[in-house]
Amino acid sequence: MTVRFLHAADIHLGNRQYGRQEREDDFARSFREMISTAVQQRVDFVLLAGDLFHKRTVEAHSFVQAAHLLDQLKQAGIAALAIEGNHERPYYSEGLSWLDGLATLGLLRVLTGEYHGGELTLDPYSDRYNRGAYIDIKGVRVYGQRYSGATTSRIISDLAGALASQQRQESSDRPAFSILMLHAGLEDVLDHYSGTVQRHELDGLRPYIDYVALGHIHKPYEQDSWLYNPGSLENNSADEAQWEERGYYLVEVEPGPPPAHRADLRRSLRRPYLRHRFTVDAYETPVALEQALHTELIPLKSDEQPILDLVLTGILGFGREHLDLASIQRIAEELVRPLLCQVQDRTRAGLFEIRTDASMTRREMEHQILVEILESDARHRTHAESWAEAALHIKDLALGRQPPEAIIAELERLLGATEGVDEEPERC
Ligand SMILES: [Mn+2]
Repeated sequence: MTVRFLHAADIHLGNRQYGRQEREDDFARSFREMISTAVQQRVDFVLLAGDLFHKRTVEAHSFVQAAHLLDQLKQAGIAALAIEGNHERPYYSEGLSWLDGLATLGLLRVLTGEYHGGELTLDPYSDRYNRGAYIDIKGVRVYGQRYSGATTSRIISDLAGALASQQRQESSDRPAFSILMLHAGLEDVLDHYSGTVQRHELDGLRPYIDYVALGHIHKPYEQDSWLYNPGSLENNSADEAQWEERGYYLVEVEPGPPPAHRADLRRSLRRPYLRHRFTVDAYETPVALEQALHTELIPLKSDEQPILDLVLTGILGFGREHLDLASIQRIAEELVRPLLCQVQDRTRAGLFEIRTDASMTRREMEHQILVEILESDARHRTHAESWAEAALHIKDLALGRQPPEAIIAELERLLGATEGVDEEPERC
């Protein structure tokens, strides 16, 4: 008999990203789409491999959303099985997590093995006590183990031991296909992640487990038709948007013997995320830069209210103080009509090296430095020498204790003399 299930993880309900209600609604919408797929596809059960909720202190609104959607599974006769992720561990002083709350309402089952007297024990799930490490559904066994951070490696080795002794005890009626849900990441998939294990540590589970249903790392990956990690449903950060093909697995199992399965990764429903890189090198004035940006952004106009990440890169052809990020953001918002736009300034100022040497007088050195600073802005390049001289002349007047009125008058005379020589004199 074919058994079918849906495997998802890292749903992060209640993630009010960027402080926006619309984003919280997006996470719920993504979960709703996943639930309706499970119902349409008439799967036998749904696996939630950790981080159903974004925070361990869930808003009542998110809890009601989750309860309502899980109830749709229940009405369709589909079992929901979950494990606790790192985002939803209860504080030690509290007994029940919000996941346990859903279990108490009969909307899902939270699986985990527990330590008794230093030994990891795997008990069958009890609907009376709402606890247990595994459950059998249509000849498929599903184990679950909650997130355990730095002790993950030890727990996996204890799990292998517990599974081995369980198998010795019940050799005849052991289900032909076994699944293990773990909220743990494989090392080397992403840098700087806690709660990761090495592949060889997981391999100890291989004799007992036919499908490892992972969660935790938001990037999708699978190995050897054995380890499966679907990634997050929605984008929790800009980085996640680059992993287009991710969402949840629809899996078909022929329990065998010999056991066989096929897992299809389905793309989840997500708000479009546009990341546009704009290179500033070619523009010598702010006006030219904004005109070019305008031309580049017009084709990105969208009716879907995407999230827009505008990244400015390259070497600026003018002084940084003239780069008006607020104006750039206004242009982007007007043209693309995103839900929100973030402008990231990764431009570098024009690189220059002051070419001085030991034989220069102090005066010559000051002149040279001023010239090179002025030359770094393409608009002032042609008149850098005269601007540098003017600056030094004003400095002399100030050091000579000239009255401020005289200095201002001289400055006005100098500005008048050079007016019109630069492209944008009012900006200097
Ligand atoms: Mn997560």
